[in-house]
Amino acid sequence: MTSNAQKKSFHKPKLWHCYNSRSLRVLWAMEELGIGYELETMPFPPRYTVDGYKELNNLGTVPYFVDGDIHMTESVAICHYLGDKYQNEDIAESIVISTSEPDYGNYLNWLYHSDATLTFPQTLVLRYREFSAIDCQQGQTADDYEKWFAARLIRLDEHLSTHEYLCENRFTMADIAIGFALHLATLLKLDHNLSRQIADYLDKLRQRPAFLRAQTLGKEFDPFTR
Ligand SMILES: N[C@@H](CCC(=O)N[C@@H](CS)C(=O)NCC(=O)O)C(=O)O
Repeated sequence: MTSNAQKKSFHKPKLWHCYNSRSLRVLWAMEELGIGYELETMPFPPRYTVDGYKELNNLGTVPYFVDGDIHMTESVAICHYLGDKYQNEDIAESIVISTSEPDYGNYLNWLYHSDATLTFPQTLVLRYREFSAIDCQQGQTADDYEKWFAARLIRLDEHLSTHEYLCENRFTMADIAIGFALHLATLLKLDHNLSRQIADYLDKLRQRPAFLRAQTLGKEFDPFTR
C-alpha cells in the first residue's frame, strides 16, 4: 500500500534494523501505516557486525532511518515523525493524536515515557545481566534496575485499569512505543513484574497483524536466541 504522502515523494524511507531491538518500533509503525519502505536487517550489535556501519551512523546504534535528507536515530521520534508525515487518510482510525484532540499532551507523555522511564532501567538489566561479560561484577546493578523498572510500571498499570489503549480509546503510536518497552521486558525475562492487565494489554498488541509481519523480518539475527 502507498500513502498519499508517499505518492507525492519519489523515495521510500529506509530503515536499518536489528531483530527485537528498538528499531522494531519503527518497523511495526511502518507496517501499521501500510507505507512502502526499504529495509536492511543486520546482526546485533551492528557497530561490530557490519563493516562500515559507524560511517553510516556514527552512534553505531539501531534504529537508523533515512527519509530523503532526513537522518534519524531515535526510535520514538521516528514513530512520531512517520505518523505525522505518512498518516494515510484512508485509515478509518488515525494512529496519531492531533494537537486538537484532548489527549494530545498525554500522547506525547506516553511517547517520551516509553524510553525515558521504561526502557532506560531495562538497558541496565540488558547490559549487566542478559548480555553481560562472563566476569561481570555488576549483578547487583541489574537487580537494582529491575526493581526500578517494576516500580515505574505503576502509571501504566493504573491507566490500563480504566482504559483499553493509552489515548483516545484507540490504538496509536503511543501503544507502539510503550508496547515495545513491554515486549523488551519479556525478552529480558522481567515478565513477572507485569500485572495481569499489563500482560493482557501486551498480548493484545502482539496479536496485531502489523506487529506479526514486522516480527518475521530479520528473525535469523535474533540476539535473544544466541
Ligand atoms: N534512544 C535510542 C537508543 C538506540 C539504542 O541504544 N539502540 C540499541 C538497541 S535497542 C543499540 O543499538 N545498541 C547497540 C550498541 O549500542 O552498540 C532509541 O530509542 O532508538
